[in-house]
Amino acid sequence: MPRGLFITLEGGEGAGKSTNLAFIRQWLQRAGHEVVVTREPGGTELGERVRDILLHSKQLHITPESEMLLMFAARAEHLAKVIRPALAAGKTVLCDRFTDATYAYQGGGRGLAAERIAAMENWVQGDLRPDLTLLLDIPVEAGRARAGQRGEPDRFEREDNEFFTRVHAIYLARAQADPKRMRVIDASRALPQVEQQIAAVLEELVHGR
Ligand code: T5A
Repeated sequence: MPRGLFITLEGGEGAGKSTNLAFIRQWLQRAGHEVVVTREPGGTELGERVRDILLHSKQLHITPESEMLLMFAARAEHLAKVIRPALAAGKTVLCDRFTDATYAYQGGGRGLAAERIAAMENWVQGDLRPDLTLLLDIPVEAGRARAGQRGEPDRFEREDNEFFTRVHAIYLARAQADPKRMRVIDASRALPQVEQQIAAVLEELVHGR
């Protein structure tokens, strides 16, 4: 059986990943895919506990290195228990954030060297990379204004605009370096226009495969 498609969703804070996840899932299901929706950090019992530590620890100081290693620990578990089995069964995996987020947040945001992240990526993932990554792109302040309407900020959301400007720059640089896999969606537009752009990219992927 051919392995399923691996699709990831990326973007800065408030770009609209959660909002567009349901639309993407439905689009793929209508195209005949069996879809597994998951997220990072998270997706397994261990991953969700790591997520809780990384997003909701208020007093704990976590070094950038530890933060990066925890992301990959959660990812190793996620790959072994959810992502690889689903792909092997021919299912399409739709994952809210993956390793591009590590390059953007721990690399750009926290300043870790990309080579360090690449070494972990190669070790943990082997040659598995997403077939398609949708980068929901929105200017930092507009995204933060959208996200800010929801309650108390998490550990990442408490960072300043400079942090998120670096995150944004790395995402765009990665899309520029790998334009076939990583497709930029203008997420600052109204929802129907965002959906239209996403549908066009999915159409290309599914019919061009
Ligand atoms: N992280 C993750 C790392 O540092 N390293 C890693 O390796 C990984 C995997 C995870 C955090 O972990 C970090 C990054 C993150 O900080 P998360 O929940 O995945 O956290 O990420 P968040 O960015 O916090 O998710 P958000 O929920 O903030 O953003 P979304 O999902 O992009 O935004 P969404 O869909 O909730 O939308 C925000 C608001 O905007 C509105 C929505 O209704 C909502 O109110 N909206 C729109 N309004 C107008 N027009 C549109 N087109 C709109 N689209 C959405």
